[in-house]
Amino acid sequence: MYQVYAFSTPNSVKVPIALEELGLQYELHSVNVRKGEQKHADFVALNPNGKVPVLRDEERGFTLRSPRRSWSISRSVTARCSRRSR
Ligand SMILES: N[C@@H](CCC(=O)N[C@@H](CS)C(=O)NCC(=O)O)C(=O)O
Repeated sequence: MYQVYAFSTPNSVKVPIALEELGLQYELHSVNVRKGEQKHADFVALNPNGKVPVLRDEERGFTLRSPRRSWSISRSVTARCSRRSR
């Protein structure tokens, strides 16, 4: 299952929207950028850049994170999903 680390910002919401559209299961972890949670050590361990969104797939062992653009995270998930369904 995918793990999404995001907040209610336009960049963040692109990732859960893509996962919803693809019908993929995910858990959403809120990272409140207004409270500075993106700079907490546990989040910086996921993304040293300290920005949301971050997408993790622990089963396949990959993490996609900003500064990769959020649309590119969404596009990567779509590509992986379409390769699997062939
Ligand atoms: N180009 C990146 C930008 C990511 C980004 O700027 N995220 C913002 C929220 S929309 C953030 O994490 N801001 C917190 C900070 O910069 O400390 C994307 O499209 O994902």
